[in-house]
Amino acid sequence: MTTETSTETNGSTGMATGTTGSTGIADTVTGLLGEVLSSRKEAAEPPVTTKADWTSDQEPRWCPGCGDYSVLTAIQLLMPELGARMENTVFVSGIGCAARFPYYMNTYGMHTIHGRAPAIASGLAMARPDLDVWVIGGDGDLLSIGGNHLIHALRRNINLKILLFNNQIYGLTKGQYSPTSEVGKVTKSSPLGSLAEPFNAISLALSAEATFVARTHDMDRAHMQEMFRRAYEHHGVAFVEIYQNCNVFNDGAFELITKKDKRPSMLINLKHGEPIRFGENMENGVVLESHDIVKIAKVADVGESAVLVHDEKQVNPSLALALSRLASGPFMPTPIGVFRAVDRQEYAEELSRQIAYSQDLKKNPGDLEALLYSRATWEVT
Ligand SMILES: Cc1ncc(C[n+]2csc(CCOP(=O)(O)OP(=O)(O)O)c2C)c(N)n1
Ligand code: SF4
Ligand SMILES: [Mg+2]
Repeated sequence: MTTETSTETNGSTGMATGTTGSTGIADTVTGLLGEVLSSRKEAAEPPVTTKADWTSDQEPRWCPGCGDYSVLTAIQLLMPELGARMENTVFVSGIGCAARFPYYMNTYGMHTIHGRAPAIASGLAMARPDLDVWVIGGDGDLLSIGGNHLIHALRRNINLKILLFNNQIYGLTKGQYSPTSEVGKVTKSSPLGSLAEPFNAISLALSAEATFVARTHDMDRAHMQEMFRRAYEHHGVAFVEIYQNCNVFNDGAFELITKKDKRPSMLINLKHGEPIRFGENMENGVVLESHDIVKIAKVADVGESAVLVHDEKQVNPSLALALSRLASGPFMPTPIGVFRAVDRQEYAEELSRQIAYSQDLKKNPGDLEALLYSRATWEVT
């Protein structure tokens, strides 16, 4: 259902164009897309669909070997299992290689402007809480220009499923350093090495009070699907960081931890209620160093009882934050899985309640036009 309009990189593709602020965009989306979608009728039973149903007629324009393909396949295979409805599903993206994703899904979709996907998706999710709204973006899209919109979507706990394709580079614009690139990264825009400390996306999401935070990687479809399923089932905002290989401009960025033979000793698979252990023979464990710092130790040295038991439901995010800081980059043993999954009021529901309360109080459904003209107005000639 998404059709391709152009392939330029300046953000002028899709429905939302220009330099409107986030509120204006959200209102536009609310009006346009909300109207179209609300005309759809809900069937009673979950539909039976196949991967082919979720695959659009658009040919992917990613480089051969790009990690984006495996994420796309994981989602297209998962949707039928979730019993999701194509007509109730929307993928909203900004600009970047990852952001081309909505074209390839046979659902509603918007390829919007750089960095604004969370704002546009927020408007849509508030206007149409019955929809499944997914946000797709790269590390540049969601953490550079879109960083502001992302943190506010996270703190508000809007019912969005946000997938961050982190390849630690600007792929579409041909290889500049990004806010997740490591210090010293030599690129065309940093010939002597980048100077800035990278964002730790998981730490950032936890600090913004996101209620669901997870990490996965593009080399393990089963794990990706498990994380996406958990995100889908979470009520509120769900943030999933995907370590994604850009084999053209940043090849091998994650191979020290994601290659099959490296995984047992380099990936720490977080499982709720289970001791945090890893290694070829599960010989390593994560233990508390001080009240909010964790470290790796040999289980034989510290004893099994010293190993932390993972608790994704902890309301205080301190321990999840400590876990997110265990590795300072994808070259050390790195936790993957669900860091945090807690319940909190969902924004759109609270907003609906406020509106209903206000209408009830005034015994009036309200009139937007009357409101706009209720105070001093000007005519600009
Ligand atoms: C307002 C604006 N500024 C800059 C750009 C140029 N631009 C397009 S995509 C992009 C970054 C892409 O990197 P990322 O979001 O990490 O996605 P990837 O291509 O790596 O998947 C930039 C800077 C733009 N399109 N619009
Ligand atoms: S430039 Fe990198 S991220 Fe973009 S399609 Fe090619 S391999 Fe993928
Ligand atoms: Mg990128």
